[in-house]
Amino acid sequence: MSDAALTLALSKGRIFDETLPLLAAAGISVPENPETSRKLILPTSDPAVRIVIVRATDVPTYVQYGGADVGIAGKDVLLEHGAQYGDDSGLYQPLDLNIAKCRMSVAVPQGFDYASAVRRGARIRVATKYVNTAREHFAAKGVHVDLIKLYGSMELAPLVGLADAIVDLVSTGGTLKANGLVEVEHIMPISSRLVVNRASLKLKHARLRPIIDAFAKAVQP
Ligand code: PRT
Ligand code: MG
Repeated sequence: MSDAALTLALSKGRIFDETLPLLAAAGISVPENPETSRKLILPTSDPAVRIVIVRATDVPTYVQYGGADVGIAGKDVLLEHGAQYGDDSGLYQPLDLNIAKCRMSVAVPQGFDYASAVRRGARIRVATKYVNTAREHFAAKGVHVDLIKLYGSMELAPLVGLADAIVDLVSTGGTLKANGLVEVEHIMPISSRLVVNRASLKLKHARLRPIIDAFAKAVQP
């Protein structure tokens, strides 16, 4: 970004919705709703702050390459991004915002005896969007898995015989239940974090600091 204005990358849906109160705490309101607007760049009440609406998985990429100065992304997304780009990805993560909370879990069809498959050392076919996080989890536990990368609707995979298990995010548990799946292992709690481009942190420090501070104060425990 060449101008001095600040660009914030958000995904629409739960992250956008749960970010609005944090922005309000920083004195910033967003007049347009990304669900109904077709605009990809939304102005805010602060002429020096604008929002770009991108896919949740693209937020770290926009911030890393300076397409946005700052963004908000789930730990699930940040771990996969970090595994691909390494720690020198130019992302500074100053704050866990404690929003868009859920957990990452292993789930299987009701009848599948996961514990016994693990005990036998059987190879388990696991479908997931989170191949890097899943690989690390199962390697640490010494569980043999064949990972199948999917981009969505992981819950379907065991129902059609594509996989024995899935690694996915769970919040209410309603989606698993509706598809006859049960959670058998908790991998980690997930929430969304603020990510800041390292160059922006230096060059736009005066604009960024008050927003980071206001967010920090507004974070719900
Ligand atoms: O939806 P899209 O394909 O555009 O992108 P996305 O799924 O990456 O974005 P979005 O907005 O759905 O999720 C953004 C972030 O919200 C994720 O990266 C997570 O950090 C966080 N989050 C919090 C969740 C959930 N809760 C969640 N429940 N992301 C997804 N889910 C899905 C889950 O994958 C499963 O399909 O909701 C379903 C389970 O929900 P329950 O309530 O039925 O258990
Ligand atoms: Mg989604």
